[in-house]
Amino acid sequence: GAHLQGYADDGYRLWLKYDQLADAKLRATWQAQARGIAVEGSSATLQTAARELQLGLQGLLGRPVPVAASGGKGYIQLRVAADPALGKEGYRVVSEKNGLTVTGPSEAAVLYGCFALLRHVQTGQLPTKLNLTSQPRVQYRMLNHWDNPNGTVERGYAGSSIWKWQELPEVIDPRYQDYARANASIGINGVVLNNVNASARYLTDEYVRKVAAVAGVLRPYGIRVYLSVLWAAPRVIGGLPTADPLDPKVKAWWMARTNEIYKAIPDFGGFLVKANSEGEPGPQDYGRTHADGANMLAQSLGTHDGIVMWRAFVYKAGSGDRFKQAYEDFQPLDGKFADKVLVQVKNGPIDFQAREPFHPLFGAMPRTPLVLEVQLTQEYLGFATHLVYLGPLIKECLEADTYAQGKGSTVAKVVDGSLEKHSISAIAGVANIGSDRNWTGHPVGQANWYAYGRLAWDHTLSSEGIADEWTRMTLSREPAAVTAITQVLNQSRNIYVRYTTPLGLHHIMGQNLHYGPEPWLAQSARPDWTAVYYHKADAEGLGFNRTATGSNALALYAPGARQVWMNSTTCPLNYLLWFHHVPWTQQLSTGRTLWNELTTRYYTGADSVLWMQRQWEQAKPALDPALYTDVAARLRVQHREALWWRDACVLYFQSVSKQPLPPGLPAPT
Ligand code: GCW
Repeated sequence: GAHLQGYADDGYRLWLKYDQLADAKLRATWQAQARGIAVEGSSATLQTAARELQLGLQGLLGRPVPVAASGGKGYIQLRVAADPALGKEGYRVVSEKNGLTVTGPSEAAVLYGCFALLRHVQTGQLPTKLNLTSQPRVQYRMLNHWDNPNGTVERGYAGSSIWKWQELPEVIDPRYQDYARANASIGINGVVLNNVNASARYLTDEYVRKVAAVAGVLRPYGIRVYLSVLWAAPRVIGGLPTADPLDPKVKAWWMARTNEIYKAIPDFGGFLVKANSEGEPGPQDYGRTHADGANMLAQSLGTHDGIVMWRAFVYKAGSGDRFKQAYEDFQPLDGKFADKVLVQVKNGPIDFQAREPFHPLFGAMPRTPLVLEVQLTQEYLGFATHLVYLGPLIKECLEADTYAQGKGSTVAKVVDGSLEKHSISAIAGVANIGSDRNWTGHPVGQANWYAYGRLAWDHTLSSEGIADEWTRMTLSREPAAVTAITQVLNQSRNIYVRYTTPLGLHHIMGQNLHYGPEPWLAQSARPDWTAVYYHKADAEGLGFNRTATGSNALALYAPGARQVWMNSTTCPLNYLLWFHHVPWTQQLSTGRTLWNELTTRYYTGADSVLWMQRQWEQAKPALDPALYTDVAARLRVQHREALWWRDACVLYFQSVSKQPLPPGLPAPT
């Protein structure tokens, strides 16, 4: 009935939404260019490419598009063709005399070309003089799941895991294929199936069979599977007394396990490791270094085409400023890692806060390929209730200048390997998806998955351009609606920062869930899990002094980068309290005192959520009613919680600063 109809568009199709183009002329123009699809070759990935293109075009153009082994005028030709300028995965979509061709040096490249062509049609562009050429700047474009064997997802807010381990390998949920389509369409070519807080189970024969079944679904889409490993696995499932990486029996165990995995999954991608971090076991338990561990694991890969991604997310209670700890552990190991090892570094030095300076390891380990890890799941960014588009956050990190080799040594150039001439490069996003029908809980969470994939492929794309693309593909192509919605996306991250952690505040969220404010938190299992450790509010002022008179974390950065933040009067306000303890009454570049600026930001930030609501309402006529209602309701929660953040933080900091609210601001409720 009418009720069910309201849910017809339930978000399941993501951006792969091939509804018929409304503009008849545009449709006719494309129809002439897409009478059919001619594909040379019968391998799985080429067939997949042809099928995806067919599916998309049939929907968009509203008529059948046959696939054949060869075809005449108006047929789109798909072909693998050597092209040294395109690397392994780059594509060309070109209009030639007889019609469009999609070519690339590999089958996966052709698949990416087909998705690029679909995106072109779907966003309403013309086929005239088509020449879409692109190749990925980063080689391993990873999606990391934090999914557990029991179906829970660590920091997951969109239902349970999409991987149904107990049904595998016999039952193959059709959703796995849709997952593969979505990832391939944005160029993701590797997925880590399980949580970095890893269960050893995944390495057992029982689970390897299950993993192999998933790999079989992802393979035709150019996606390889990887596993997170528990360092203690040789003890936990191998019956050995130790997991010391230098112990010959331990080495032999890993070697044998790895060989078994490759027997079942010949294109297995490799391992991701969280070791000696937050209670996870690791090589340091045996007096060995991270490099000893990573290199042993790399050795176990032998001649198989696999890699080890070793995470640098480490910190220990009582060892000084947490900001510096990963650097202190890892930087001295630069040059000591084996060829197949990459070190995986979070975007910032603390932990996926709403805004962080770039991690000081970027640029500081020139002999080691570094993986940039960003978090798509919104652990500290409002879970699946707050609308926060992460394109700007990811871009901000990629564009940050490390000055490691002079001006222009951006994080992006470190990560893509061009700055330090590495032959391998990788980037990782912690997945925000789960079993919810719309994959991400918040419908706009889909934009974060999308933006991550697009930036992993090409970090020079603009965050605004991607928002525009996603909106057209997913929500509406109606111009006024696109404008209203993209304005919200583009501002949303700054707004979130303003009502939660303005001016460089960080880690003042609720302790257990990491949700909502708890700036007064002073007691925890360890001091670096409290809020007062980070904001250091006292009678004099606010902020963490990380200059030479404080923890001196700033010294970890190259002089050019340090320069930007070093001086409390010239430090950009967005980073001020990351690096300086600033008197409440100090006048800032805005003309306001710190206290007045802080409170003003909390108030304007919360008010801006009302602006987001108005913008969303403006787009209403162009939106699916159920989707409109869902997001509108979430924006109401967001406003309620923005007030909660504002009031909690203003009142708490006021209890320390003893300053009156600036004139014109209403008292907290
Ligand atoms: O942010 C913290 C999270 C943990 C997570 C850890 C990590 C997987 O609170 O849940 O564990 O980071 O990245 O290892």
